[in-house]
Amino acid sequence: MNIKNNIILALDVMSEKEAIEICDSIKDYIDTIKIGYPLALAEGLEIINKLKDKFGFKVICDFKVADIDATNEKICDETFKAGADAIICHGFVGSDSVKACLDMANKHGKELFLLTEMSHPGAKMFLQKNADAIAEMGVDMGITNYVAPATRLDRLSDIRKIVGNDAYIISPGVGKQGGDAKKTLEYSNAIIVGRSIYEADNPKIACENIIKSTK
Ligand code: O7E
Repeated sequence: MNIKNNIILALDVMSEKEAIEICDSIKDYIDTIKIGYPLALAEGLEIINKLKDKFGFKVICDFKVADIDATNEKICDETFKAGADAIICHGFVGSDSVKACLDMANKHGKELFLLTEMSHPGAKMFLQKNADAIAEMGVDMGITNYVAPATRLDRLSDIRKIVGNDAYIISPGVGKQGGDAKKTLEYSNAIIVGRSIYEADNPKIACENIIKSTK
């Protein structure tokens, strides 16, 4: 995936109106947005195509798909039919569940991102212990896109070593969660930023400042 300025906006706002206002202000700097449960549950999956049509964005759906294979297949199918360019799935559910997502992404000619270790403190309780194995599973399955944390650069670096330099890593946790944009981009291909942009008094300037900080 080719992502402008290596920044993905996590659009976790709760209404179409707010989403359009934010997108309007940052559209010169950002061409890829991440839509998760907050906005999709508030406005329905139609919000994907509404924002794609209005702004020409690429949309990554962050539904952290984590079910049995048969259910994952249905979730991914509906999400791609609704216009998503990529979907994010969890790895801890194992290779059969992840394969269902990968097969559906391939069927639609779209992309899959595999979530390895999460960025929040709670990820240390269970997920971190298995994150390397999740990344190794992804490599064995031929997955080329990953999500790894901006909040723990040592772990991001470990995951980069496992998935290799040709893999595409996107990283949440910059800004509000404490991660640094420039340092993260030493290991990651793109950062995911939410509140530091959409909660800012001026999202456009917030966006400009983040981009400047990465140079
Ligand atoms: O902290 P913010 O406001 O900059 O938002 C971060 C976004 O990334 C938010 O949508 C959150 O749900 C998501 N995220 C994490 O913060 N940590 C993770 O480990 C994973 C994600 C995520 O996006 O998962 C799939 C990429």
